[in-house]
Parts: sequence; C-alpha cells; structure tokens
Amino acid sequence: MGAIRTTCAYCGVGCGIRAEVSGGNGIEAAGSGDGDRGVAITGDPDHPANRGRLCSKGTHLGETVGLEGRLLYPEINGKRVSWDKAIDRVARKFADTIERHGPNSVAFYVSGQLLTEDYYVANKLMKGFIGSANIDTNSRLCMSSAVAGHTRAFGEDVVPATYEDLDQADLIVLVGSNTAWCHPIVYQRIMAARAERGAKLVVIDPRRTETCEEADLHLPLRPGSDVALMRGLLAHCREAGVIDEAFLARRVATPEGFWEALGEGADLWSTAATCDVPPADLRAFYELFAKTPRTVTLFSQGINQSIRGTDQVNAIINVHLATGRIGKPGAAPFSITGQPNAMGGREVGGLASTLAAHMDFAAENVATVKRFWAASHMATQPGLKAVDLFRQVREGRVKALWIMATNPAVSLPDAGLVREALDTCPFVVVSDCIADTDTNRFADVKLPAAGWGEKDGTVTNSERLISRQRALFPLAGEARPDWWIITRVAQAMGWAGHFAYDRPADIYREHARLSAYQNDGKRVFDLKSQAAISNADYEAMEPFRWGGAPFADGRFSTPDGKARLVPVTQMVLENPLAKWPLTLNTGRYRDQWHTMTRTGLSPRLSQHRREPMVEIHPEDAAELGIAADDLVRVATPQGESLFRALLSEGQRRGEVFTPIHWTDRQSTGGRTGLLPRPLVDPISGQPGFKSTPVRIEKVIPEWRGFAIARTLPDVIPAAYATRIRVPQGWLVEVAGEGDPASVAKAVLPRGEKIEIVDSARGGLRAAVLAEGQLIAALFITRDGRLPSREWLIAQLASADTASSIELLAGRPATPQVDRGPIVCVCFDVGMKTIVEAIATQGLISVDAVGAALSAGTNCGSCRPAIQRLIVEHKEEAVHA
Ligand SMILES: Nc1nc2c(c(=O)[nH]1)N[C@H]1C(S)=C(S)[C@@H](COP(=O)(O)OP(=O)(O)OC[C@H]3O[C@@H](n4cnc5c(=O)[nH]c(N)nc54)[C@H](O)[C@@H]3O)O[C@H]1N2
Ligand SMILES: Nc1nc2c(c(=O)[nH]1)N[C@H]1C(S)=C(S)[C@@H](COP(=O)(O)OP(=O)(O)OC[C@H]3O[C@@H](n4cnc5c(=O)[nH]c(N)nc54)[C@H](O)[C@@H]3O)O[C@H]1N2
Ligand code: SF4
Ligand SMILES: [Mo]
Repeated sequence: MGAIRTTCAYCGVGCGIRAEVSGGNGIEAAGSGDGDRGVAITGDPDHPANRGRLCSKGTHLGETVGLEGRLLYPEINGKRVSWDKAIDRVARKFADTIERHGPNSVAFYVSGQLLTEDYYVANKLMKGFIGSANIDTNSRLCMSSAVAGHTRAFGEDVVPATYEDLDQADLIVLVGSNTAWCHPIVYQRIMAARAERGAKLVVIDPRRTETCEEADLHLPLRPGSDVALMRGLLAHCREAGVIDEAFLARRVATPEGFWEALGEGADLWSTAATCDVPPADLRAFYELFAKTPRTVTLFSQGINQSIRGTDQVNAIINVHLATGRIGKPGAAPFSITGQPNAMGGREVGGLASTLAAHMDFAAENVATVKRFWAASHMATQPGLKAVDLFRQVREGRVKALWIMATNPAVSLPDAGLVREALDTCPFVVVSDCIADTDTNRFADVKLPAAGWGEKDGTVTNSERLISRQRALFPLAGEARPDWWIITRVAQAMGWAGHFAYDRPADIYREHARLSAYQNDGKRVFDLKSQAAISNADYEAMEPFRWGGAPFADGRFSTPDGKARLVPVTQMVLENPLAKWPLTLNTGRYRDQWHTMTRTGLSPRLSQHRREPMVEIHPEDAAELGIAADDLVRVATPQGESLFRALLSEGQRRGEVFTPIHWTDRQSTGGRTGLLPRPLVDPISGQPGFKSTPVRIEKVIPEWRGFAIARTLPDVIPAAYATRIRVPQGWLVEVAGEGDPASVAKAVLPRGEKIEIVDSARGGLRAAVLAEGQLIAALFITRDGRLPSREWLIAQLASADTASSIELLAGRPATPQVDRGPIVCVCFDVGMKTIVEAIATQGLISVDAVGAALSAGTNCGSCRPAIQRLIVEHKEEAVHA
C-alpha cells in the first residue's frame, strides 16, 4: 500500500503526515489487547504547515497506535453490551431527563480533539433538536478568551495570521507561549526566519523556558501583568509617532476617552515596576517594536488562561490595530491554537456561547439556523460554560451528561470538585478510545470511540488551514467514529431524518452549506466553494485555507465594518497570602500530550521527563530547605499532591511550576489537576490556570526507590508512585512510609526471585526472572543511594541475561559509560555525552553537535536543550 496522507494527532500546528502502514490490522489482535499495527510515519513534504518536518511527538506517533488499553466494546455499568443496547440506553435516558426536567437538564462536554464532522453533529443535536445550548468544550479551557477577544475587536472570531506571516516578519513576539515545546514546528519556522532573514525574537513569559534559548530578549514579567506591558507599549508607540492615524480613522472605531485613559500609569517606569522587569529591557523591547512594522505577536495560554484573559487578548490586538499591523504580510496578532481541531470546533460553533458557523445567538441568527436545520427545538440563548456546567452538575441541576474526547476529571480546575460532580450525576456517558481514564471511571455508559488512525474527516489548524485526517487502520474492536455514535443517538431520539448521514463527507457538505447560508459577506467564515464537493473530491482533498487574507481590505465583520479598540485596564495583582505564599503556574512538557493517554504509551517520549516535577527558584528552595530531587508537597486550598523538586534559575522567585500530564492512572503524585482554583474570566469563562496561591513543603519519606517491571497492577500502594513507559515495560518511582513490603508485593510478580534484604537499614533489592529473563526488579533504600536506572531498564528488553550479582547491584560487572538523561530521543543521545563532546571537541553550535553526534538532526525538538547545554558548558570548550 502506498503512503496515506493525513494530519498529526496532536497540536494545532496541524502538520501533514505520510503514513505507511505495515503489519496486522489490529482487529484479530484485539482480544489479546495489543494490536500489531505497524506504521512508518514521516512528515508530508507537500503539506504547507510543516513542509515535511515533524516534532518528537509527531515522529513517534507510531508507538501510540497499538490497541493497548483501548476501549473496544460499549459498556453499561461496566458490562459489555451491544451497540444497539448502548445507543438505546443513552437515547432513552436523555429523552426521559429532557421530558421530566426540560432541555437544560442535559449537557454535552466535548473537545477540540473531535473532528469537524463529529463536532458539527454534536452541536446540531444539542442546539437544534434537544433545544439547549448546554454543549461546551475543553476549548473553553484553552481558547475561549481568544475567541471573545477576537469577537470584541473584529466582530468575528477570525485569526488574522498565518505561518507565512511568521516567515515574513522582522520581529516575532511570543507572549505566554512555550512555542519550542508546545508548537515545535512553528518554533522551527521562527528559527528559520531568524536564520534566513534575521528576524528578531522577543519572549514574554515569567519563566525562562527553552523557547527563550535563542531569543534576542526575554522579559520575565510578573504573572498577570501583560495588560500593563501592552498598554505601556501602546503609549510608547504613540510617543514614537508610529500610530497609523489614517488606518484608525477609516478602519477602527475608537471609544471616547480611549487615549486619555491610556495615559495613566503607562509610562516606562511605572510599567517596568508593575511588570517587575528591568526598565532598560522594557525600553529595548518597546523601541524594537516601534521601529519594526512587520511584527507578529503570537500568544497562547500565558495570555488566555487568566481571569482577565479576554482583556489581555484585546490589549495585544489594540496595539496591532493602532499601529495598522494587521491584514498585511508579516504583521498580525496571532492566537495560536492548542488542540488539533480547536479551530474546527470554533467554526461549527461548538462553544456554549456561540450558535453555529461563526454566528451568535442574535434572534435573526437563531431563525436562520433553525430554518437551515429544520430544527424541531431550537436553542435561543447561550448555554453553560464548562466550569459553570460542572458546578450545575454538582448542584443536581444538570442530570444527564455526555463527555466526548476529553478528560475533565483531570483537566478542569479543582478536579476534586469535578469528580464529586461526576459521582453525583445521575447519568454520565463517556465516549473515549481508552478503557480506563480518570473520567470514564464515573461513566454509566462507556462508548468506544475510534481513535486517530481510524478516523476520517477534517481538522482546521491554527492558521485556518483545513486538512484531511484519513484512516490508516480498520476500526479497533467495535469502536466507532464519534459522528456515527452521535447520529445514532440522534436517530434513536426520533430525529432520524435530520441525522441521516452515510459518511463524513455528507456532514462536511452540510457544514459548508450552513457557513454560506445567508452569509452574503457578513462573516469571513464561508466555505461556499466546498458546499457541493463530491465524495471523490473530499477523499482527495488537499489542505486549503478559508478566509484568504482576512481584513486585508480593511473591512472587519462588525455592522459598520470597523474594528474596535477595546479599553482595558491592568487588573490589581494579588499579594502573596500568609498561608499560601507562592503562586502556582501550570503547563506542558515537550514530549507529553495532556493526560498521557497516547504519548504515555511511547517509551521514547517518556524519556524526556520521567517524573512530574515542581520547578522552584533555588533561593526559594533554600529558604524552605528543599534540595534538588527532594519530594515536595504542593498544596492549594483545592487539593494537594507530591512532586519531585527541580531547582531552576528560570523560575521567578515566589513562583513554582508543575506539569499538567499526570493522572490517577500513572501516579499517586504529580496530580496538578487537583490544584488550580475554579476562577474564570468574566467574559470568556476561561479558567485562570496559570495562577493559583500555593504552599509547598519538603516531605521526607521513610524510604524511596524504584521498580522496573514488564507489567504492573493498577494500583501501587505508596504515598508517591509515578509510572512511565520504558521499552518492554514500566519504570516506577516510589516513596513512602512504613513497610515497603506491600510495594514489593504489588510490583514483583511470581517467578524466580532473587533478593537482598538489609534488615538493619530497611533496604531491599529484588529481581524476578522468568525463564532466565529479567521481568521485574525493585530497589528500596532508607538512607543510601540507588543504582542508575538506565542499565536495569535495558536489561528488561535485553535477550542476554545479566548475572544475579549484577542485577542486584544494578550495574554490570564491567562498568559502562553513563550517558546521563536522554536529550535527543530520536538518536538516544544522553546529556553527559553531549556535554563531553562540547568540552572535548570544542563544539559551540547546535549544528556542530549534530554533525558530531547526530543529536538534534531528526525532529529537532531537542535543539533548544542542546543550545542551553552549549551556553552552560562553552567555557569548558574554550579551555579544551
Ligand atoms: N508538548 C505538548 N504540546 C502541546 C500540548 C501538550 O499537552 N503537550 N497541548 C497543546 C494545547 S491544547 C495547548 S492549549 C498548547 C499550549 O501551549 P502554550 O501556551 O505554549 O503552553 P503552556 O505550557 O500551557 O503555557 C505557556 C507559557 O505561559 C506562561 N505564562 C504563565 N503565566 C503567564 C503570564 O501571566 N503572562 C505571560 N506572558 N506568560 C505566562 C507559562 O510560564 C508558560 O511557559 O500546547 C499544545 N501543544
Ligand atoms: N492546570 C491546568 N489545566 C489545564 C491546562 C493547563 O494549562 N493547566 N490546559 C487546559 C487545556 S488548554 C486543554 S486543551 C485541556 C486538555 O485536557 P483534556 O481534553 O482533558 O486532555 P486529553 O488528555 O487530551 O483528553 C482527551 C481524551 O480524549 C480521548 N480521545 C482521543 N481521541 C479521541 C477521539 O477521536 N474520540 C473520542 N471520543 N475520544 C478521543 C483520549 O483518550 C483522552 O482521554 O486541559 C486544560 N487543563
Ligand atoms: S508540531 Fe509536532 S505535535 Fe504539533 S502537529 Fe506538528 S508534529 Fe504534531
Ligand atoms: Mo489547549
């Protein structure tokens, strides 16, 4: 079979992939739990988003398509049932609830990881037939402030930028975006713009992330002070005479008193004080910005995930409107999207606050959509936004909830409360690909969804490019695509005629027709050219962008055609509280995706960060007596969890950072989801995930250790136990109190056991072999050292058996070179190897390291990390 062209499963960059399928089709293997699904993944050189490149996550997608852990059959109360029975149960329960308590007593909670076709039918069912707008999505947690900001400024949620703008910009400003980790291929394009055209790069982020490695300037601002920084910038642009008065006069409505109000506190010194950045650096940024017309300001969660996210978005857009830097090549504000189809969800209108096809709930829009859908019960006003929705579930007002393609028991703020809500909700349906997630543990009905690699449809990336996702494998077990599941339920609820689709192309055509229906240029989002696409053309669809170059003609989607400057003021920044003296910031690791249901299956991707860590400034750590690798309890009023300490000069003092990825499935510690408070932006309803008052303290466990094992039970009874994939098994880090025997019992299977128990000091070393092969090992210490994990991990996958003495020592008789933690996951190159090469061979560029060791020459995701090692160790190189 030739290569199938499809789109990456993960981030909003939307990279094109060529997939060559080999091996079994997975179906026969379904019973055994692990399908033999071979697929070779390469970047699609013809896809405009990535032109052949892929980051570490895309490169290693092949390791995540097996059937391990998949939900393969519908279940009611944990028992396998037929699809007919499951559909009937869902339809009947929803119909009954609506009948007894009205349409607002039911809700859908969906996801930017659905395909556009899935999303469209879910939205149509809820808003046109159930008659409620209680369908919200995890995009509420992700982009809703950008949506609200765009709508306020442009009259429509249109992202006015493309990646070509990055190629053409002379200045790229990254605000609240760890692009090198979260949008790595966009980051590589930015690096190319620097190399080819000398584009300047400024990063505005409280943390010094790897994204700052190549930046000309990093402004480590005080969290939440972005509005002040942008207002100061606007005031500076005015003084510098770079306001585009002609554009403002003709194309932008400026509210009365806008400029007068800006004057207050927007001078350089006050702004530098509010933002807590050196005035000279701030001035350097302002001057660079003022003199560089081709500027793209790219922003993501550092801006959106704030209790003033919408104002922060408008503060950025204001500067671009006032300087006329919009609708021109290389000049635009650029909200970059997180999930692969966050944009598609916005296009169908899948947020509770939008109706459909970029229309809001204005009466004429409701009438238009009602007519188009021939809707039986049309929603007439916005529904509940995610955080409120779960609150109403908790309060018993929403009584039937269907969750699709998202894991809210982990990803909503104050996940503890969300779990209570799910627990008390009379009827919970979860559609997921995975059998056991923190959320579907609460499900009355579990519906097996087809996963990436099995689904057909379309997605829209950050720059409005629509691409096809194509199936590579047959459906696993009885899994079905989400559109199929939703339409079957709609049919069973009595709306068969309105939900009679045979294939995704049928839905796509209807979606395109709705976008064009009575549009007449009112909305930029218009897929008229797609409305009559044939099935064959849909199959063969090439990536294309809707909207062309929006606003290039200076016309915006408001009634008068003018954009809006929106007055915004800096929120009052909270002072630390005595009981919660630090601020918790949360975000992502380079090689994990959200709740790890997929990336967590890949041993390669798991090498980058093996444990959930709390990043702390060394001086804060010293004050609290915390040393590197200590266990630390991170507590907020909402909850607490244990993390490993990572001391980092890149943290601001007073702030700590934890990753969002670990769940109950992988861990008893590292549970960031339990920590954030459920405060939201008043306009968008997006939670302020980046800032929660927090307390941390060192925890001294009686013992600590690690285990490696071919297989693991669900629960490992230790205060701290985190697991990640390694080749042929798992690595578990543990720590706890009392007798570690229960851990030994849990992780060591039956077999040929060898062990050393140090009863005086309470240490333990044990290994279990089966037919001479190592299948598990456990090392526990109370005061001593632990062997390096690397060699033992290698023994799990090795055909040659080490001696008992070697296994219990945790190292080979003839010492091996210690490569240190793996930096380049594609070529398996460790940190120590790179540092040594820098020192001994005098390598002072990333390319030189690549030439010598191959590190960083495949996906390129580790290049910023290599750059950092060069900066840290180039002194040694000079002396070499
Ligand atoms: N590897 C990986 N990539 C991903 C994902 C993933 O799970 N893993 N998820 C995808 C999704 S859905 C999303 S939404 C994107 C998110 O992509 P990003 O937004 O780049 O990622 P985050 O790590 O959430 O946060 C970005 C930065 O905001 C900074 N920040 C915090 N507070 C402030 C502030 O007050 N002001 C400013 N200016 N900055 C602040 C944080 O320090 C952090 O470095 O990533 C996408 N890509
Ligand atoms: N503290 C804190 N919390 C955050 C954030 C943060 O920065 N800090 N970021 C927020 C953001 S931006 C986001 S986007 C969310 C992400 O949070 P979630 O959406 O909860 O995270 P995922 O792990 O991506 O969950 C997707 C689920 O859908 C399943 N799935 C995958 N493909 C399909 C499919 O095709 N169909 C179906 N039915 N299921 C599928 C997966 O197995 C998985 O269980 O987290 C938010 N939460
Ligand atoms: S940047 Fe990486 S994760 Fe994002 S779409 Fe491209 S390959 Fe996938
Ligand atoms: Mo997101």
